[in-house]
Amino acid sequence: MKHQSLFIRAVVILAAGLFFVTQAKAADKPNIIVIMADDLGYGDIGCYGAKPKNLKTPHIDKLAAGGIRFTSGYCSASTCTPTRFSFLTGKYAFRQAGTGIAPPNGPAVIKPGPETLPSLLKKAGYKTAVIGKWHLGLGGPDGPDWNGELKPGPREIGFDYNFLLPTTNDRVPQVYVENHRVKNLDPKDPLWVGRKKPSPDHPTGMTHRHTLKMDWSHGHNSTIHNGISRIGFYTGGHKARFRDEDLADEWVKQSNKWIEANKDNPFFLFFSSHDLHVPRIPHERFRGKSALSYRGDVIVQLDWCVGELVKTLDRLKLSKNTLIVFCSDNGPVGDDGYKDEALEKMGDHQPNGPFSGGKYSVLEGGTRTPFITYWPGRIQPQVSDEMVCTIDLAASFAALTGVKLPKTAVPDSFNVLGALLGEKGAKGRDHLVQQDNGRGGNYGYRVGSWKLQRHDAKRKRNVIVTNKLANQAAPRFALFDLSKDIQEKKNVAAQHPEVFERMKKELQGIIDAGRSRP
Ligand code: NG6
Ligand code: CA
Repeated sequence: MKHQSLFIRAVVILAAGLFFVTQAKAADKPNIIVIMADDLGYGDIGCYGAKPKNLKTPHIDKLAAGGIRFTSGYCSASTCTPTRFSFLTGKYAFRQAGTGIAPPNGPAVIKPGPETLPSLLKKAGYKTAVIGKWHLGLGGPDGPDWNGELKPGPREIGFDYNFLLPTTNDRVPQVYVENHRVKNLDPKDPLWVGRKKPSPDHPTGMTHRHTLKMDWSHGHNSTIHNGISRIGFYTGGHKARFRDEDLADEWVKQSNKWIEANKDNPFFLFFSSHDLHVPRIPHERFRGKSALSYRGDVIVQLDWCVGELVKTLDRLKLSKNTLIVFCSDNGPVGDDGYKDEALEKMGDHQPNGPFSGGKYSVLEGGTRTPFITYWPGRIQPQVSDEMVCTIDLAASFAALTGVKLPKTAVPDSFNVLGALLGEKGAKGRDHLVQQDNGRGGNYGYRVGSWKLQRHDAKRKRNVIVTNKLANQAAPRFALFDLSKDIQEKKNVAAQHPEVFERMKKELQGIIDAGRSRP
């Protein structure tokens, strides 16, 4: 009798314990996957208005249909490096020098020390990985030691594992970096990366232009690999080099492997796609899968990747316990340096949706991009107009997983968890600073439907579609009412002088304060 009741009590305690553990796991420490697309514009996918006759994105659309599709979801900058810097550090990139587009031999942009999104999640017991495009520099002040240990890098700022394309694929070198090393590097064939032509007979996009499988239109005329000339020069490392066509498959393969190996922990995966950055080289099986150019085909390829990741979660029965955030690193661009017919074959496709501007600009099209959260069973399907940004994921994930934020940590990241999970009445940000490229550039500042533009640098080239406006010189300050003028065409500073002056002052205040997190 006594034994039996003891046994029953033990079973009850054990069951309660298990219940508690699964509850805690399901409620507080879901797996998190952030899928960041590259140069994907607001209108580039079906659920944001892309027409099926142009291209289909069923897998991403499924996330939107079962989760939250944000209409005011942002990345913090209209180029890659500053957005990624801010996403991982929770800090506006304009606060730090060296956060503009990183060159092939650039040193680590994020210095080890301060808390980062992955280091905070590690505190919560997560296993963390980044797989895909990095473009945040590697190594100390002298830059990457390609034949030695590539550190500091992701592992020094909170990632347990990394499998990277070191910069962008239009920059040299075309090799994978696994943890601290170039993968498959033969020491007898060392890798050299530089800014100057290594020898007079080194073939380049200038000297051997006739041999290229995709011609360049501006820049991108240095070392040739896989029939494509790039930014920068390199020699050696032949065994380590990959084919552009295989990148997407590799990200999926490595991600599946890592997820499977870490399925018993809560995990955080930063799936950093290279699609649709130039050179846009879809795998052979995706060619012609859109009615557009390769630019459309690599969107279809990106969509396939998303489908594969979801499939893996389903297979491992992790879907109900995984939060997926789908986002982009900057707005869209047509011709970004290669003659891939992106512009010529754009047809009626609107890569920036209803907005104007795109990559490189502080117009809405530069940073207002697809933003979807998906967590079956926890998130109720809806469309949300709340303002959220990739910079907010650090503080929001800390709140989700119960990590207390030190006062100085993630200084511009807002806890918008309620909005990200679609909780009733939950608010997003009340204001956001947008920027173009690193420190000393241009700003956008949105408060409600007011948008202030501040151009400290000359307005950058904006080669997306045929937006003449974006190519014009801009006044230093201008004010727009997004509720009536989503394309930022009519400067209403003179009609609303108090709003104009107030917003100018507020923006300067945020810049001077060094932080903005409440
Ligand atoms: C520019 C490149 C562009 C692209 C961009 C970075 C030229 C002429 N243009 O300098 O092709 O690589 O940098 O894009 O070289 S990003 O999405 O990674 O920020
Ligand atoms: Ca980008």
